[in-house]
Amino acid sequence: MSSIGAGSRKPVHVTVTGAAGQIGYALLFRIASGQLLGPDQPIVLRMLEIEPAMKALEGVAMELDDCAFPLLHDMVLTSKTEEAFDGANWALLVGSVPRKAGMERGDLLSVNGGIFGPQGKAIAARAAGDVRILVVGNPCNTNCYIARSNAPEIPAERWFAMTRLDENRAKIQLAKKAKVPVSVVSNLAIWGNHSATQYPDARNARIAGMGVFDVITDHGWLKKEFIKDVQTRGAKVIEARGLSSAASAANAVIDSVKSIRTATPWGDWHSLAVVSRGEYGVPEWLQFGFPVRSDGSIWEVVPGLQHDDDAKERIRITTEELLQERDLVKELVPS
Ligand code: NAX
Repeated sequence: MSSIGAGSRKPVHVTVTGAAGQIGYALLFRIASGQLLGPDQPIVLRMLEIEPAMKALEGVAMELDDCAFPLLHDMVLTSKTEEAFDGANWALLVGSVPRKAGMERGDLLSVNGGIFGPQGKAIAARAAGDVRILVVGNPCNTNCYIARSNAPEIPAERWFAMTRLDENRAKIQLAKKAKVPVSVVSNLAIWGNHSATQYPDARNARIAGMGVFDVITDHGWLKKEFIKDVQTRGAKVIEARGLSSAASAANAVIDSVKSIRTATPWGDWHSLAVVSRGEYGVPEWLQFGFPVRSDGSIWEVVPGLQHDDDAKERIRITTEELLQERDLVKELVPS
């Protein structure tokens, strides 16, 4: 491609795996239009698919071409893992194998582990020195843990698994219940696993700066239905749509990357599953959903939040599930 019109900024290479899938289809156009990295940042999209999906991927690439996005500097379509991650600055690991009828959680974990281990190695071997990785493909916490553990050369702080869709789901539920705009709901953390054991934390969340339990007086709803609704929202979308969440998941990818690479508004936090360094008693090295704030380059787990007994028990359960997942994939992780 000639350099005419390519702009003065160096393109950022963004790898998307599973690019011909439904989240890919909702995500790629937003990345190419500048919604991921801003309106002045040229992008090279590196799209990975398995061989049988390459034709579909070519169709997606034709549509990307036909949008004539000024920021889309180039596209790489490949079924070769190492080529996909070559020079990647951001790696969005979306592709994975869905759970099929009769598949146990352990089978799902090992099938996906077979994908994420090699991808971790390929990222370590080929990505750019500043690569940051967001894992979306489920089970995302443990897939991220597998990939990260296979890439010891990359600082563990550069790896994220996505709990942002759960955060967004929780915020809209609170906003509807309180009859306020969702923009005034803040400080919503999802603790633990992106699964039905996750703990959406209304106790520490705020509505227009006030405690959620002070604004919403139906505490029974907050303690039970709210939590269950967030935990099972994905299943409800599948029931209604016949397909799993895709546009909202792609939106959460955009939100996640934004909350990593830009400063968190003062006093707020967002939900990301990051490597545990033992915060809040969570075992080290798990990829765990925490409240996270960023200054635009460095992030930290927000310290000092209080949990009542119910919250502690819920966090214990989700931690236990992640420990079980870790045990199920131990052969996929170098010791
Ligand atoms: P699709 O089945 O539509 O697409 C997945 C794509 O991945 C397919 O095109 C497939 O060919 C590709 N793929 C499979 N193995 C691959 C490999 N080894 N390398 C590259 N590509 C590969 O699923 P989609 O709806 O796009 O969902 C993708 C993943 O996101 C699933 O695991 C899903 O469970 C997960 N989700 C995670 C969410 C989260 O909040 N963390 C929410 C949404 C979604 O459920």
